[in-house]
Amino acid sequence: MPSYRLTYFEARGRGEIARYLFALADIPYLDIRVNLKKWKKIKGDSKAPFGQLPILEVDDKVLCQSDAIAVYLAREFGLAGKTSWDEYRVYVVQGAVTDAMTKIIGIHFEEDRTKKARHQYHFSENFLPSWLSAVEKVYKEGGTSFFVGDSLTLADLYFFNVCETIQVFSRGSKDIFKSAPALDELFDRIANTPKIKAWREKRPKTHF
Ligand SMILES: N[C@@H](CCC(=O)N[C@@H](CS)C(=O)NCC(=O)O)C(=O)O
Repeated sequence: MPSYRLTYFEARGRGEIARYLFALADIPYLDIRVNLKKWKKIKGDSKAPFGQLPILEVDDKVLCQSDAIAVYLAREFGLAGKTSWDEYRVYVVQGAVTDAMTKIIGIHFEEDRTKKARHQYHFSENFLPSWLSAVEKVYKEGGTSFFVGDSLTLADLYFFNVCETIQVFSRGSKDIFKSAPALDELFDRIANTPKIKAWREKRPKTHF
């Protein structure tokens, strides 16, 4: 088995999908977490090809770009779907998640308080309900209990991970799913998957 070293910040952020994949596949890895202060000092000498984290070292190879890392690991661990259609559906969910994350990150880093409040309101009242309804439609089109095929894949992890962030962003409200009950059930099904549950209980507690 290859040796895996994942390096990311003390956060879930762009590192958590890889951590979920390791947890689901029961594959040992080093979960290296650096703080931002230390990162600023070591960034220049780091192995990170784009000067950003996460990176994943697989034996002597250095992998970068979180989505590429996620697809690589999911394929290695049999969690990327089986057919081209499955793969297409994984990318649909990943694309939708990127749309939501881009908005959340933009709002999080907005320094003007009035603009921040306005963008946050727009996100919760306008963007989120239509985003959830589109994601729910994609989910229902699959006709199973998961986004892709009849078992948990990378697509479900993308969905789950962004919803955890949206919940924090909406101050812990589980009500984010009130307009999308099928996604509410899916979220709970993923959360209750024993290996996901165990990882969430034991992982370091971080805000994002
Ligand atoms: N497209 C990259 C973006 C990576 C990225 O923006 N990483 C941030 C943390 S989420 C980072 O390393 N920030 C510190 C820096 O740029 O020095 C990916 O998905 O991996």
